[in-house]
Amino acid sequence: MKCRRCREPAVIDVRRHNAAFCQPCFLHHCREQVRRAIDEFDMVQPGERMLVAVSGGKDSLGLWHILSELGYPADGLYIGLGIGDYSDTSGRYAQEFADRFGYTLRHVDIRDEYGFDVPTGSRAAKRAPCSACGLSKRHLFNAVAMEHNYDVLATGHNLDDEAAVLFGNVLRWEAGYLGRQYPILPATDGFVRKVKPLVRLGERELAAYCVLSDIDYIVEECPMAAGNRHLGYKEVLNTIEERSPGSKAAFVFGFLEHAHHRFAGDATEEREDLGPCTVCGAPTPGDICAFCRMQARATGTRIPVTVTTSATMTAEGAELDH
Ligand code: Q46
Ligand code: ZN
Repeated sequence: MKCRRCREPAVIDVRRHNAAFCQPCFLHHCREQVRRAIDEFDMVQPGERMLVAVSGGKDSLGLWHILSELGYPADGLYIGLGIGDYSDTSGRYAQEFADRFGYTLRHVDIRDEYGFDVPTGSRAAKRAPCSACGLSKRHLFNAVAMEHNYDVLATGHNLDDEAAVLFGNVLRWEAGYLGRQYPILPATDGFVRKVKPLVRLGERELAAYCVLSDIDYIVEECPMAAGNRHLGYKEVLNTIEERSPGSKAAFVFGFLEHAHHRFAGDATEEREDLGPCTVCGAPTPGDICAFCRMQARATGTRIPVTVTTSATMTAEGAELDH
């Protein structure tokens, strides 16, 4: 097996591209995929301040490294979610990576700063753990980016993640979510611009990028991931990809090109009529945002009861997924 670019012996094949690469050319391929995503979707301009959401896993650390290699220096943001040893270990990987490369890592611990952790918030709000966790991360990523005046927030969602989310949204025809499923969400009142520069790279490519770049990352899965719907969707899509390489990319990029615009209006409608949360100021369809309500329930703090209408329920999705 020879490298497609330089004809030296290859170390990895990427079936989707029907290509194999040696180490330097594979790293170049990964950087090129990120550069193309940034250019194609106009994600960030030179000189803008970027914050990368970092979990200690291969995707976010790989992304942070590639962005820096491409000349987009970024600060990192790690959220301590209070998920037992998993959080302690993943936080250590993130910090060691930042120290090694001399990057700035911001650290928010929700137990220290908000008085609860994800398992407690999940029980108190009667949400599935990943729902409580996702709500907390989205809320805090945006809040920190806004507070410190970053122009753009980058997350490590890769092609496999995007395909699994799209699969779930299509399965239920979630029009609002489909309208927001795009590699860039522009800044709106109270929301920082959000980008997904890894949309052209698969999970296996990210793992290989980290190994071949000598980047240590947390390999173990989050203990709360079991039963997560997206893991099931990923298994289904992996089976399809195995038989027909390129299916995931065709699914995601076909949607972006041919179908996304049909749902964009549904997302805009849901984003209208948001006002500031009376507790934290974040945009919300009700008086108090879902994060502050979860915090209040988890910590036993009294807050005024909000009336939840079906319109509010729908709009809450907009708040969660921006
Ligand atoms: S960290 Fe959080 Fe994930 Fe763990 S609780 Fe679920 S969402 S699985 S990316
Ligand atoms: Zn709030």
